[in-house]
Amino acid sequence: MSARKKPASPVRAEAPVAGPQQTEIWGSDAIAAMPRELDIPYLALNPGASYRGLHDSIVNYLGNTQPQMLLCLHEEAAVAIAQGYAKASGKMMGAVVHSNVGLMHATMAIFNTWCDRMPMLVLGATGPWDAARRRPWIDWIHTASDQGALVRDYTKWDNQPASVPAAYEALLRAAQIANTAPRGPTYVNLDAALQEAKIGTLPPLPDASRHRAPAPVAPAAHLIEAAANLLSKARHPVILAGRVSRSESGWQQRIALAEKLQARVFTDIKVGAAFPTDHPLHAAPPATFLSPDAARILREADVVLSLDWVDLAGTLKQAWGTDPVNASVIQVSPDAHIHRGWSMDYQGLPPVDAYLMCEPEAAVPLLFDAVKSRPALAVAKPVAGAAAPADALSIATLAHALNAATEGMEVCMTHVPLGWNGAYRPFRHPLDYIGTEGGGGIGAGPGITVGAALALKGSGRLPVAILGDGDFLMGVTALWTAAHYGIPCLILVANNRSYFNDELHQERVAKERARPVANKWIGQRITEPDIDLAMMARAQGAEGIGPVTQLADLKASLAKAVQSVRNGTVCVVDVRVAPGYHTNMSGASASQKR
Ligand SMILES: Cc1ncc(C[n+]2csc(CCOP(=O)(O)OP(=O)(O)O)c2C)c(N)n1
Ligand SMILES: [Mg+2]
Repeated sequence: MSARKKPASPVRAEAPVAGPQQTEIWGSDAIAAMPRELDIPYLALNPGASYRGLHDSIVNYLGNTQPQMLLCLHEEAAVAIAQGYAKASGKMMGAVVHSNVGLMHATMAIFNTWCDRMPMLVLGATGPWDAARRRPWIDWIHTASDQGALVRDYTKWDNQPASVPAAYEALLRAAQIANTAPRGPTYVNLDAALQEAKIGTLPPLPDASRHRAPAPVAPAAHLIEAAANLLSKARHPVILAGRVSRSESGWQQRIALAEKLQARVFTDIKVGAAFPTDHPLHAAPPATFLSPDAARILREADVVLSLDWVDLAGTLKQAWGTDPVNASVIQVSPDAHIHRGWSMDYQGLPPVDAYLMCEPEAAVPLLFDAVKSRPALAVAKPVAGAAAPADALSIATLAHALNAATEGMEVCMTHVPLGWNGAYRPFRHPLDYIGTEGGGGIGAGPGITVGAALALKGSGRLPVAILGDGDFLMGVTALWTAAHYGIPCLILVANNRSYFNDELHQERVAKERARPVANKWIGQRITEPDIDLAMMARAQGAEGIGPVTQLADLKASLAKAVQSVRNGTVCVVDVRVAPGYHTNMSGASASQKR
């Protein structure tokens, strides 16, 4: 076995007892050796017999370290944790899901990861492909003729290797593809019989360093020149800062470019922080859809520079409506490499005048060098955000109280609720905010928070999520994994006891049809009984505070919670907020869904 120096695990280690020295190894031992070669630190999993061979190898052959197993209570949590880890660290970890059924549980989280363009290695397993070796009944129901088809439309690649050498190659390729921009999940399905075959000695492990993802693609000089010409001549340049990395140097380079161009900058609450939201050039609080004021500022642009903006066509449409977009558009994005037929997460097709098919980080420094500086113009005042919170418990008052309770601390917002207004809290560092779940799949917030907290453990940065109660309740068992392994994080539940986003939809439909708006709560409110969210936290070994029902109690509750997490706990505060949003969550028409 490769003897690499092992750093102490930052989370609770579940150390196996040593067994007798063995000379012969099994197929799954060889397969388990590869994630270590690939530097995958953790495998989040829920167990199952289809990979009992691999499970044994991770425990008894690798010693449950590098990678270390993280037991999860649901496959959706396992994948969400891996997604959150990638969001905060930029690095890939793995998830292991049992046969077809575990993969079915994992699907929504894999879809979120796909839409979020986060790298992930998903390992799966199937009953013996050789029918003669199947146990009666169970191995038959857990064998599917094309299991990868369940996730093929929202993974970058999948494979079912038939031998150990083929498994080596499959894992190398899966990691390479997952880590190549645009990044995303890959799936390798391991035949139970292959895992459980005795193979004698370990086939030589390939050199993973020779199979790494390629270095970022640099844009051609003539494209930089074309884009720089447009930007240098612009009177009202706008930068749409979208999907970018968490790197601090990338952050500084975007600020330098915006300042050299005196360009207004928009950011997007759907993805991680990309530009300081309290910078004078930042145009409008980051939001899911443009506010009317933000759309007006964008429409003043004569050149738009998209840095991998998630929905460029849709955003231009919000500003220009059905008129032709009379600004020149520069698109910097490798995203079209991943666009395929099944999922429409590629969004509308934007008009583009200069197309740099690379990641923003590769283009921004080159653009900076190539553009002419523009004199500082008196920029219009940035669009104002939410008004000061009133005297009732709301998402606004919760945000306000959190800001006060974390004054002077480094915080990573690992999630914000649907009713969040981007003005509630400034983002001043790439790790101040890591974006939402990507695919609009509710229930991801707790898992993403735990995964991000895992990546941030020991960094001094406090992971804090504000989750809707609906989101919290769907993904709540991710808390146990955090409590069990000692992964501190703070979850504040903006508990309006409703799937309130959908009450708004029912309200719109009722108005459109002249039916009673008063009925919008039916099939939406989570009351009678109210759910004791703090108790759900305590039941899993986390600290639970609340319900906080009075504004007067909020300050003390948050102070206690922040202190508790700084002391190493997982803490949930149930804050009973009034239903209501101070943000545009609906887009343009009642027919829009989320
Ligand atoms: C898996 C999934 N189921 C249902 C939906 C539809 N949906 C969108 S928002 C929402 C409500 C979420 O409730 P909560 O997290 O409490 O936030 P609130 O709307 O109350 O602010 C629902 C059910 C979805 N997006 N994903
Ligand atoms: Mg709710």
